[in-house]
Parts: sequence; C-alpha cells; structure tokens
Amino acid sequence: MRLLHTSDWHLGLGQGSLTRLADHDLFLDWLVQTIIDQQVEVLVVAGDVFDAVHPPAEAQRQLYGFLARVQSTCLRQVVLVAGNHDSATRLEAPASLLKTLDVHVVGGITTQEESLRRCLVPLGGPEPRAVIAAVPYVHEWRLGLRTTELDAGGVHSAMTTLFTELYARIADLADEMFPGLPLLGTGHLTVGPATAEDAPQAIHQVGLIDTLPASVFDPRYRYVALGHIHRSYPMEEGRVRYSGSPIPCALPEMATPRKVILVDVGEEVTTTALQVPVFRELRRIEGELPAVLKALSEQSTEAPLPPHLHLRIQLDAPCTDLNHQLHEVLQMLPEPRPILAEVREILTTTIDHAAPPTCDLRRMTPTEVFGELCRARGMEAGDELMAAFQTLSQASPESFSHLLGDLEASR
Ligand SMILES: [Mn+2]
Repeated sequence: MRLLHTSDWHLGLGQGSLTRLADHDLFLDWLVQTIIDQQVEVLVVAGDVFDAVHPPAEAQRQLYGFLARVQSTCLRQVVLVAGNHDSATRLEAPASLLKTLDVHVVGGITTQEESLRRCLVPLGGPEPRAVIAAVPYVHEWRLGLRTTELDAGGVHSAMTTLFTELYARIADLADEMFPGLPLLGTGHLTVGPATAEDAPQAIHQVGLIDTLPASVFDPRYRYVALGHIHRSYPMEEGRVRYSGSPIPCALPEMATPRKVILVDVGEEVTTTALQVPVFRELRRIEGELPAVLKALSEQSTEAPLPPHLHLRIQLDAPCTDLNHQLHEVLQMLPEPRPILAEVREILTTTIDHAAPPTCDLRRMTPTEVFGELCRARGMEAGDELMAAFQTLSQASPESFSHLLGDLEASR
C-alpha cells in the first residue's frame, strides 16, 4: 500500500497582494498529478490544513475542490488531522459528509477511550491492510498537564511521559481492534532536532521545554507522519518524519527544499521524499540603496509566479521618496513584476562616541533647547530674545493671550 504524507498546507495564507492562493492552486494541481503518477492510495495531511481558524472562502474552495478532484483518481482514502493553526471543530464540521467520500477528518481528541478509538482509521478498503492513528494537535492541557507550577525540566519530562502514554494507549487499542495490521500514526507537535528557525509558532511551550524526543512514539508505530515543523527531516531511521510545508510560508523556508513523502507499507516500510517544484521564490535583497535598486532592476525568475521580495535597505539618512524610487524601478520590469513583500529601512548613520555630545535633550531646559535651535539656524541668541522666550514659555494660557494682544498692538 502506498501513502503520501504531507502537512502544513496553510491554505488561505497571506492577504491582499501577498496572498498565496495561486501558489496553493499550483501545488494542488501538482499533487493531483503526483497522486496519479505515483499510484498513491492514501493521502495523509498531518495538520495545519488551513492557515487560520476562520479560513477565507477561497481556501475552503481549494480544499473541497481538491477532495472532489481526487475522487476520480486512484486515491482511495484521505486522512486529515487538525494542526495548531486549524480550528478543531471547524475542520471536523463536515466530517460526516466527507466520510461518505472516504475522507477521514479528526479535529481534536480527548483522553477518553471512545475518542481514542475514533482516531483509528483502517486503510485499504473492505479488507484493511494497515491502520492509522489519526492524532491531531493535542494541547498539553487536554492531557491533564498544568504547567503553572512546574519548571522547564518538569514540563519537559511530564510532556514526554504524557505523549508516550497517549501514543501507547492508542497502539493498545489498535492491537485490540485491528490485530496484526501494520500500525501507522500522525502527530502535530515539535519533536527531534528542531531549531528556533524551524518552529513557526511555539506550541507545547516549545520555547520553554525545547523539543520532545522522537521516542515518544511507541515502537509499534511503523511510520509516524508529522506536521508542525516546516522543514522536512527524518528521525529514528526514517520511522518518524516531518514532510515539511509544500510551499515556503516564510523566507527562512526558502533555504531548504519543499517535500512530500511517499510511504510504502508492506513487510517493510520504506519512504521516498519527492521534491515539490518551486512555484514562487521568496527573496531577500539587502544593501545600500543604489545596490538594492540595481538588484531590483535585475530581477527575473524561472518560477511561474512572481517572487516576493523582502528588502533591507541601509540608509545613512532618512529617504523621503524611497517608495517612489523602488516603484519606478519595478515599473520598468516586464510583467509579472516582483511583489514587494517587505521594505525595511536600516539607518546606518555612525555616531562618533569619542566626541562629546553637543546636546542631550533629556538634560536641557526648554530655554537651552531654544538657544541651541537659534545657534543651529545661525541666529544670534541675544539676551532680549532669550528673555522673550522665557516669558512666553512660562506664560499661563490667559497671560499668553495678553502677550499676543500686546504684540498685535505694538505692530
Ligand atoms: Mn504549520
């Protein structure tokens, strides 16, 4: 039996001119063709199907359109679980309808036995050839963990124990309900050598506890399809693996290839990573303004969609017509033009720390500031002028209007 493991689609990602709708359309087209070409029987999506708990209508159209399209292919079953970006209940809302299409959705689970039984999905039709534990993102709170009174070490060891127990309990139920069938699983959590760069969002207090060991997955699981970390990497000699996100959701994800994983389940379980084509590049351009403008004028791409550019421009003084200059260069480029995703100005004016500061506003009186202003403008800050400023700066609103009246009268 051949499965395809993917995760972290984040349908609905991006807004306005930065929408990734077209990226996802191209990915889903590619995925349908890959399912056909590779004779895939079961598709597993390990969480973060949508980017947000209230996905836009276009994102819902993409998911349901895709599920309808694969009905006419060799694909027999789809298993979808919720990630931390999905709403568990919203993803699960059409579950009974989708079940009629052999699409199994698990949004959330509790530790109740009935809930754990429900996430075991037999694979391969009337005579199942494998079973998968469709485990979604599970917040530690659901497992009964209260972290407020524990230190980092305590949270880490409690979570390791609780997730180990959860996966072992489900494996026990699988042994009872589907004896002898190869057991597979899913999960949406942080496991193995993840780095801060990989973790798109700190879940499971990952900032505090680092990541969980891949040994939380009972050895009875022959393959565990993970989601959450957007970089693709195997653990436990390939038995546990992140597929990674199929499109780069953020700039750092351009550094590693995007993949989906073919999983062949027989006597042995073997995996093959397939590289997803680059549909759009996210690029960083960094440097002084002339260099950035030059780089901008030389932009071209092999990808079907225009790149998203993240500019970091070093300036030695604020540049008031920066946007105008950037857009003037962009206008010269042929369609489809690159899209400015981010323009960050970095002021590089050097401060000579050896020289004494000419003025420190925090330590000056308003009169001293006025004196400095006069000098900076080449005006003579004479006694009479300074006295007039002092009178004005200390005047109450009523006396101020009197002073103005006197001034008018003296003209
Ligand atoms: Mn994700």
